[in-house]
Amino acid sequence: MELPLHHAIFAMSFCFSIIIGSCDIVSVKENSISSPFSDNFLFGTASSSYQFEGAYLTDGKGLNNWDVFTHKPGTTMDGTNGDIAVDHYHRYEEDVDLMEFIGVNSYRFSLSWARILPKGRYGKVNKAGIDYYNLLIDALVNRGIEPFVTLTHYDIPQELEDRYESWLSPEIQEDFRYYADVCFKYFGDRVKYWVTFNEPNVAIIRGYRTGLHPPARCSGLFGNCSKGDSEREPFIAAANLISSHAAAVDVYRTKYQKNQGGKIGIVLNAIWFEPFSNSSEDKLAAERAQSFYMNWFLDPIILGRYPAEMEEILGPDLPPFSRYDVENKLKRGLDFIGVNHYTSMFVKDCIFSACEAGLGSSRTEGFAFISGQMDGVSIGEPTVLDWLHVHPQGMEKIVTYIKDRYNNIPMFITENGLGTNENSFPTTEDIFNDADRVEYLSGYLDSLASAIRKGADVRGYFVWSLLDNFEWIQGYTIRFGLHHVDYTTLSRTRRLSAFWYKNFIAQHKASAGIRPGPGYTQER
Ligand code: PNW
Repeated sequence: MELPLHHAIFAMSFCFSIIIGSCDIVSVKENSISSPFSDNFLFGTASSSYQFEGAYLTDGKGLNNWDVFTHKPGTTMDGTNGDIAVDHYHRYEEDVDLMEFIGVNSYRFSLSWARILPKGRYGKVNKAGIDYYNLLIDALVNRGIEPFVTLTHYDIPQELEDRYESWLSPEIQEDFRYYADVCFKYFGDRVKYWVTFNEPNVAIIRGYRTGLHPPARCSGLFGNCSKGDSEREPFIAAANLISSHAAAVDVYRTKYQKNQGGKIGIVLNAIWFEPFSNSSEDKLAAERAQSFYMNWFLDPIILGRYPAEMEEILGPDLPPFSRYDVENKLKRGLDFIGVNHYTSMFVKDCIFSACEAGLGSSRTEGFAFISGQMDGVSIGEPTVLDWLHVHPQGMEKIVTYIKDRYNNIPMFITENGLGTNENSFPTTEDIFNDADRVEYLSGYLDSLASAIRKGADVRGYFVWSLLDNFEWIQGYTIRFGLHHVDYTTLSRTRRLSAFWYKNFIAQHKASAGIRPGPGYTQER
């Protein structure tokens, strides 16, 4: 889909004024100082199976937890679901064209577990599912676009929920190990970057503490669920998930990595937690908030133990790992850390000061009250999403924090982007001329460049997202795309941000002395 001419002309001239005006990465490059991003840095866009593919019953796919959840009334704000989504299943070739135009050298997407194993390990491999991903992977590889593949981005076969309550049971480790093995076997010859899980911290908090995502379990003041235990289940589910990650990494390391030569990691949602005041109590609270959010997963996988603050506060509610797993599978249980970073939040202490009853002041969150706005002060410009405040400095801070805590293990920024809604588009022009998204992305990339210059080993960056798509419980009301999707025709239209990203990548390649590929030809 081409942008109408007047949009395209506006886009290009506006693009350049933005690039030159506010993005010092690019102006530095124009003075021919080399790019802070390495020559083989991956610049990509990201997506996920449930949010993009649609085709929810096509070619033998089994039902997953999100299919079942969204078909229950009242689960999504606009009553929609991912049955069709943006029909990436049938339109992937056009979508790869869009990527090639931008000039990305990587595409992050996820596999639908239920498309490959409709009944988990209790049924057969679905050949049609394997065929589809082979076609997609080949289309990417043929255009020089590196597939960056997530095994599980929130969606799991419903079978596992029905049989043994999925993450609440240790049985899931065996299912995940089996699924990962199938994926490495069929796709590992061409896929060199594997992610076991996308944002398990978000999936577990929303699935088992607030109950907003499937399996919609929670208790008490945390949400409105018919079953669950918000104080305990998140930690049980997380422990089973961490062990499942370890099982998949173990399979990769022992059976595939030597021959296939790829890397495997995990992606966490990473918020920069800023102490609300200079008090040592708030500083400690911000540390605790991080431990109870991101380090909860990364510490066991990298260091072989939970964060000390969690051990102290949760005691026996924190399920232990076996000594065997710690020694053989957990310590250094990844090759890279994937970081999804969008926002920063203020944190206030709730141990020494009284906090209001309800969310934030509980032991399951480490007695830390977290919010983008406190006492009338906002950490950054608010957006249409209550959790997203624009605070570009947070990128440098979170990357530096991870670098210091985990000894500079290679990192990828696996998601970063800005969501908008209808209110963000006062005129039709604004639907395409998403200057706010361009400003957001350039600010965050600037901040990332600064972290890299100071020594962080960051090897790639992916914009969320290539296209507008199904934004979970917000349905289609929130748009994150570099391309607009018309949900009646499913046609894709480039936004200003797509042109801007194309230019950004081209500038980097020029300063890194990389010869432009076909994606860098003049505007069509
Ligand atoms: C991510 N936060 O979720 C997911 O990986 C995507 O599937 C999703 O569409 C995208 O971001 C935009 O929402 C997030 O609280 C969940 O900072 C929570 C947060 C950020 C992203």
